[in-house]
Amino acid sequence: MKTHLTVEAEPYEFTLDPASTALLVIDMQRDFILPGGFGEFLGNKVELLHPAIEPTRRVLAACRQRRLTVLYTREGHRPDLSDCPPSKRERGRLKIKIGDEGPMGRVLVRGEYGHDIIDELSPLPTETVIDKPGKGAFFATDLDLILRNIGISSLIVTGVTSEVCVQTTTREANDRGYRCLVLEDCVASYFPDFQRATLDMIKAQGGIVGWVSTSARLLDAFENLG
Ligand code: TIU
Repeated sequence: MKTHLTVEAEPYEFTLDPASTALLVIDMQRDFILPGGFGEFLGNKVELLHPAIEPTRRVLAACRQRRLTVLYTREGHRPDLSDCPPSKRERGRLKIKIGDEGPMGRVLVRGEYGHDIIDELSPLPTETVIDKPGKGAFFATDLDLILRNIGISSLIVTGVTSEVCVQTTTREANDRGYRCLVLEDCVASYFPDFQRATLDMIKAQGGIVGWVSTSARLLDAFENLG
């Protein structure tokens, strides 16, 4: 029986061994995706992120069925904001800032309703959730240690937003030697131009940062494995 999957991708096919591959779901939090959260307070239309939800749900179901490791990240801060740089809190001159009370609780604060993952993509109790203070998931977290301890060398990358936390995390992962497959319909941006540019940047120059594919191509590859 075949154990490796071949996923059609750009700039060329991506091969993966399910045993050494993890699905990474980046920051699919209410604060970015629902009205009344950080994303909206920054001046964005949160509906632009909604098309990524359903394809990510399908990929999550397939990865769970195939027993791939699933990890989530959440961007946010300790309730005392001791891990939030003042420069981040001041940025944008927002009326409701990080740490302030909003309709979904304190904005981007751990333990608050808005900080948690949207209901459609809730983690299972067995799945790892990495809380991160920055945009990149490797900065000031134990993500790299965890991935190495469980023998993960390839990442299937999903989440929001494409040019901020997804791109930063993918670049951090690439520099640490992980092979990254970004699923273009499972990542989303508040800016359609940035969505396109991010995916182009990742796959350009022979896949200088990683590979780009789609949820349908990944699911096809799972089917072909039998
Ligand atoms: N503002 C924006 O596009 N993104 C973030 O602040 N965080 C993430 O991308 N998760």
